[in-house]
Amino acid sequence: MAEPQGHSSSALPNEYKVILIGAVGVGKTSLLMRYVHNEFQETPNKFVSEEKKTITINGKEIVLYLWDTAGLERYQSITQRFYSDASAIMIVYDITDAESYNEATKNWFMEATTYSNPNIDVPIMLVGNKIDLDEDRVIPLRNAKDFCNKHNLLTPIECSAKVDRGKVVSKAFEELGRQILIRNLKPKGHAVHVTRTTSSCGNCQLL
Ligand SMILES: Nc1nc2c(ncn2[C@@H]2O[C@H](COP(=O)(O)OP(=O)(O)O)[C@@H](O)[C@H]2O)c(=O)[nH]1
Ligand SMILES: [Mg+2]
Repeated sequence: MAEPQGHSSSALPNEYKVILIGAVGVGKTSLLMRYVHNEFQETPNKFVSEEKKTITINGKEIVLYLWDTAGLERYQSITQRFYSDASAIMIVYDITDAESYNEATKNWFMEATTYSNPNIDVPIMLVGNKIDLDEDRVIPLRNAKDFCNKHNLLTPIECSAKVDRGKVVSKAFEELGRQILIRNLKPKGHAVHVTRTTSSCGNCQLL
């Protein structure tokens, strides 16, 4: 079988890259901060790019390198390589923002499926954030469920990086880790795969 693109032979055997994508402001950085540091900030650092978390799933220790778009989604300068060596993808939208759901299920979903490694069955999870603002909800969970059923994605999750009752944020990331192991995906190292450049195709620049 072909070596997955971007695989580094120097990689530790149990490292996997997980990427978070979605519109500006949906809470990607906040979800990372909640998961890795159990923190929430009203004005998170725009340029957080990578966090690391070691978890144990069914007795097996794995290291997740969690990649944020680091504010580059603003400039439409996310490279194809950002996707191509990812072992799992979280597509985030804000349940109070219809446009963010449209972007998640159109542009971001299209990029994830187009540019992720075609040799492996990369798990994709759709995540609706900000459920603490349920009174302002405009996207019913049913919509996300129907979309995920239709496209064979993981069961969608709704959560809040701000008020994480029931540790749902951790459960979402752990489910991605579990899916990586179930699918027996090949581990890989991590490297910088985002760049600031101008020419782009949608959100994703072809490099
Ligand atoms: N109420 C609420 N606000 C949130 C939540 N997650 C993020 N935010 C806020 O939404 C804004 C954008 O969050 P950020 O993590 O920077 O989004 P990103 O651009 O997708 O990385 C910030 O003001 C956050 O404090 C949440 O679950 N609930
Ligand atoms: Mg951010």
